[in-house]
Amino acid sequence: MNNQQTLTQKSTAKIGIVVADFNEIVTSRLLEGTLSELNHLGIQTKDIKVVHVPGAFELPRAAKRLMETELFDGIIALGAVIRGETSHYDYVCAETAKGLAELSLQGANPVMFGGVLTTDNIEQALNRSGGKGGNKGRDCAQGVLQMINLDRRDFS
Ligand code: INI
Repeated sequence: MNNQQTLTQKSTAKIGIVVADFNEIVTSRLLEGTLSELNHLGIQTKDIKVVHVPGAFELPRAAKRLMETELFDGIIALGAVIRGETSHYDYVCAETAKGLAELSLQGANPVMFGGVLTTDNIEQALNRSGGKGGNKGRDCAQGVLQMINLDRRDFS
């Protein structure tokens, strides 16, 4: 199945979403975009579980917990890390990316990282969460279904 088919056919999958409450003005918009696109692509609300965590740093652990339940076909992480005046930004970005990448590679299911925004300021984050830069949550909804289809493909 190619990507075009993925996006035009109605999909069946169980999706876990982990969303950081830090910079909630941005992450609520990412969540909105993710949910509406998943619904648009045929995923029913009953097949989506949303779990909130304090900040992006906590996303890998929450994603791991969801994956360990074996109830989900794919996981989407949503967060907004916005550069401040301290090095905290760099630590949060690095650890979040590392944790989610590790989980996606070692775990049973795909984990989408594209919904974790890392920006210099709030304007850039708002642009990418329903502004002129689109909505990265929406992109993740499409991406996770593409990855789930890849997992289901028989390469023999
Ligand atoms: N968490 C975010 O999600 N975004 C940020 O911009 C951010 N900044 O800038 O500090 C942030 N920090 C909190 C961090 O994710 C943890 O929740 C906190 O350190 C507790 O572990």
